[in-house]
Amino acid sequence: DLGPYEDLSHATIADRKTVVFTENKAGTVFYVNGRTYAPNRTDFVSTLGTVEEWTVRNDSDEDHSFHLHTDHFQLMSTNGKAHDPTHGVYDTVNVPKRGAIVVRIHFRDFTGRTVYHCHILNHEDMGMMAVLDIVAPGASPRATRSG
Ligand SMILES: [Cu+2]
Repeated sequence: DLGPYEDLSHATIADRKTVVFTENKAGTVFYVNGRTYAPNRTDFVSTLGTVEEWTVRNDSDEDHSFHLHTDHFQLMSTNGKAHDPTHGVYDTVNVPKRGAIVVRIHFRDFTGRTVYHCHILNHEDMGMMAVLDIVAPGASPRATRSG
């Protein structure tokens, strides 16, 4: 249950982050912000209880999709075109080729490490996934293991 729908259009934005999806020319390796998935690496840190605005850009010639575990998000725009706020929350949104979406996320309940990734399974399997650590206010991110 997602609970009551919350419009984040006028929320205070604690941080802005940019996610960039790319792939190699052969379409065999897929990247988030230039890196393939590494489960022991923390890519982003967010604070529980805050709202963030993320721009997800697709710098490739095929569509990808943005999926975040643990917290649903509000789609604000696709390719600069505002999205109807009454359409509510999503857990996966298409990111058009050479396009971008803007989403707002309220980190409401969960703390700990989670992942965001392309929801096309073989893209995710070939690298297009990254780690978000959601920390309680005032806490520091968990130390990531080396190697
Ligand atoms: Cu993809």
